Amino acid sequence: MSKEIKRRLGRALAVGSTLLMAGGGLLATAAPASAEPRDGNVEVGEIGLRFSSYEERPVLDLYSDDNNLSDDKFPGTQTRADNNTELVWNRDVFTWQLCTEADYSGPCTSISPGYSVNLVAPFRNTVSSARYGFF
Ligand SMILES: [Ca+2]
Ligand SMILES: [Ca+2]
Repeated sequence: MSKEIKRRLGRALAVGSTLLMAGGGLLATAAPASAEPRDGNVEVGEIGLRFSSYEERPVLDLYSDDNNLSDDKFPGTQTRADNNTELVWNRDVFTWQLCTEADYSGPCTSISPGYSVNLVAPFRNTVSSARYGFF
């Protein structure tokens, strides 16, 4: 099975169980909201790279791998995303790997599903690439 197919399957299951947990007929007729990456909202299936630890600061929400953040800005801002992440929130069903250099090199750290992590050295404000998978 390809990585992308596994991803879609895993994500569909995650959304399904969220609806089950919400329960009842209320949501049964509502279509699951689809996550829109890079819209500044960290939805199920995405990881959010936040500019600072403050909740109201901009966040880059990724759904797919990005091997180089130097061409990315936080949505709705002119602030570059490269080397500018302090807080990470993984709402994906997959573990994400964050690396301090482009192309997933340099020191890397793994963020498990569901975790919100205040990054510390050497990863604080140094993340330059991100990918999901099994690490
Ligand atoms: Ca989003
Ligand atoms: Ca990029």
